[in-house]
Amino acid sequence: MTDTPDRFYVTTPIYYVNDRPHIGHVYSTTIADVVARYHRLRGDQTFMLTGVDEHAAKVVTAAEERGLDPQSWADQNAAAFQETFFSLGVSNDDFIRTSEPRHKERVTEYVTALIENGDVYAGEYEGWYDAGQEEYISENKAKESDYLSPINGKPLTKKRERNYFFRLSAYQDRLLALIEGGGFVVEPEARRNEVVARIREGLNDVAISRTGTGGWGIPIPNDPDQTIYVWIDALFNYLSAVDVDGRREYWPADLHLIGKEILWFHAVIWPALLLGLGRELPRRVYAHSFWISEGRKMSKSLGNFVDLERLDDYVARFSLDALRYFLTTQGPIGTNDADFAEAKFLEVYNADLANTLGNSFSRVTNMIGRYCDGLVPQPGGGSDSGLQEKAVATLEDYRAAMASLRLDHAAAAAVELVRQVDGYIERTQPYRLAKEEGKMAAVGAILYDCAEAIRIASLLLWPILPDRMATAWGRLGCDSYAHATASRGAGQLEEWARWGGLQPGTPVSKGDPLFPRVLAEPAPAA
Ligand code: ME8
Repeated sequence: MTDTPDRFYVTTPIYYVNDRPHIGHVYSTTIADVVARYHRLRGDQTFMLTGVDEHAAKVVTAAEERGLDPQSWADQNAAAFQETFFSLGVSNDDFIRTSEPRHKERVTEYVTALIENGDVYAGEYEGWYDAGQEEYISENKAKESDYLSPINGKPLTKKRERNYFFRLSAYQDRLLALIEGGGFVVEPEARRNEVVARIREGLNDVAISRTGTGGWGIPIPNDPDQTIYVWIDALFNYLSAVDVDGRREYWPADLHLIGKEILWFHAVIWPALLLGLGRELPRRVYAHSFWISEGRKMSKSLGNFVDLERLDDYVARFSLDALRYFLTTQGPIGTNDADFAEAKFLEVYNADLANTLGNSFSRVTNMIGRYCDGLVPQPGGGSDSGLQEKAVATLEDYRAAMASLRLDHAAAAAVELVRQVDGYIERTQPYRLAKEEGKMAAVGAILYDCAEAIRIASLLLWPILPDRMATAWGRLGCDSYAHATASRGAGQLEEWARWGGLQPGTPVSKGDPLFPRVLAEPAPAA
């Protein structure tokens, strides 16, 4: 498999502006950031989008409670999300807010087009309504959950409205064919199977407007009493952000990263809307699972969300890169939920970052300092370290893992390469050899291979550890990588990761440990 530079567009959900950012939002956005950085590192022309979803009815209520108008309340909270992502080093290329004119104008155009082609029509609807989710629930589903919200447990209400409907039923067969034929990829596979099974049960038309929103939202064209349903408004963000001059080539999106609870909207409603508009479908939707906290489900009622204060505490104690590493490698990619637990964080940090990556980096740079005058030594022709072959195989595994979004496997491949370096040092003991006469060339050859393997591992880990790996590059005399990838610049992974890139004679510097060991301390009060 080779890397051909390409164009790549990745999105996160746009988060409800009413909430304070928490680990769930930080997680989805961080892994999207890792994916975006990986693509930039490959040299792809990359666009990463995140943002906030503002037109929920609860924004109006929350604003009223504070004596504010909805827009001011939304402004404050949108800023909190933006600041959070900025301070967490997220490299999004844009931040979309659904109350922005650029979005509202596009959505009005899309809905107008759907009304004109008959995909949206006026009608009446009665059904079980989950007010917290602003979502109607089918009779079956309502019954299954004892007429309580499956999300927050509050009673569902019977609601009757004159609405505009989207002809979802018309797209059932095309959607099935696209999902099953792979033209539209829904992952993980278990989740795709659930979606397919539900589509087979039959698709009903869906209401896409609401009344009584007090003017907060985007009006239905030519019927200002009706507001476009917040979910429809929100889904369009992915398109509205790039449906402008200079960005159109980003559509279709390559990847919508979302949580599992919003898969139906993304795997069924959204592609059907796009089919109605005659637009291309996104290439792939990936629904990750959920974080739980210290073994317990996180919920508003339990008040046990891992919040920003907790996350900041981890950043202060371990570094931002360490938090990114933990989220990326231990997070709920795939179909299992993941536990955010202090003990686990400490264990992973010390095992992978302090004792493997940081330690190996210190050892190799220290020995180069001591035995090679601080200069990259000459490689030994016909070296038998096996590290070159290992690095080549690692790169292959890493690419495959990245392509299938197994970010945990991608990181593990790179960390395993570093473990091989440690094993090689143990086997060859360059610190002993250095004391023997006439062995300096052999010592140099050993250390060259070690440094080279570490350099390659640092490239592969950069999307997850952008700060510390850039520091590592500086110490290995590879500042050019940091210059190229700064400010969302493109890298050349294919060329950089080729064995032999480290130039003999280049000064290598030591420095503070990249990941100092951290001792356990009592868990902060929840
Ligand atoms: O649903 N673990 O917004 P939202 C992992 N506005 N990820 C989690 C999580 C958890 N415990 N909790 C939340 C909305 N998330 C809509 C989306 S998109 C067009 C509109 C993440 O603020 C996960 O990505 O409720 C989930 O899908 C998202 O936050 C929901 O954020």
